Amino acid sequence: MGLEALIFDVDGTLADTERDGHRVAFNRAFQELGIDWTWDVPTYGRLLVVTGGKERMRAYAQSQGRSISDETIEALHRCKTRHYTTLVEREGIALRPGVLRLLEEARAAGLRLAIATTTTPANVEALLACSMGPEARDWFAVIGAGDIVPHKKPAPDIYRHVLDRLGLPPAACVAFEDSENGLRASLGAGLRTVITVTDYTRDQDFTGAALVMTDLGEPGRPGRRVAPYGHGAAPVVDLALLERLPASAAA
Ligand code: XBP
Ligand code: MG
Repeated sequence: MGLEALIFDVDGTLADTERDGHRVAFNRAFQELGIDWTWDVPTYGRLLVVTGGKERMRAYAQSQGRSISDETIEALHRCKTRHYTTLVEREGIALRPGVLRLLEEARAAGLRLAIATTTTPANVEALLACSMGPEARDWFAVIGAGDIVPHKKPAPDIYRHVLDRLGLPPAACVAFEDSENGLRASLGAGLRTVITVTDYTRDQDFTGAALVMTDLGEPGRPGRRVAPYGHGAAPVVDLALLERLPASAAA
């Protein structure tokens, strides 16, 4: 079956948002609401094992032996979302190499685009508007985000939801992810998956991915395959390459 749609994760995949975006916004929310937590860069890397901001804060409280009410979690999360969207609007967060090129190639070829993310919808809107312009929201046929499904990644629910809304079988799509949690979700929905690692996810287990790269690459500056899933420069990730993508890379 031919390729009909590309489905993108957001955080870490469209843009490297975690360290200098979400982490900073969490810390600003803790400070604003008088919670004595500060998540430094390595601590936040460990906390990323839990997806979803509310879930991450709950897990952290538990690890500290602290009880925290649902009301406090909700208030912190609203505050964090405000700080994140403000940060993105004021400072911007650049798209990763090759993302805009591939989105434009897919649109020109008549493929549909979709998003499958754990993050809050307002965060997606802010990132798309700041990095691609106000019209970018309309480039995506489906945006599956946040609490729309009961179980966040690594559960496959968000990908199944997006496939259902697209009305397509997984064989007609390719997913793009940056993390092991994301890969478990996309594979669980039966999707071939391209991984572009970040500093936080480089050493995670990407068994089952079709391609594991540093980034999607640009003409004249291809990304590199990530060991042990291959090595050396790889072709720029474009539609021609995606059309002949195997189900998984040789380890
Ligand atoms: C992204 C996340 C998100 C953000 C925070 O995971 O885990 O939780 O860090 O978002 P993925 P919210 O890239 O796998 O979708 O605070 O809005 O939940
Ligand atoms: Mg991600």
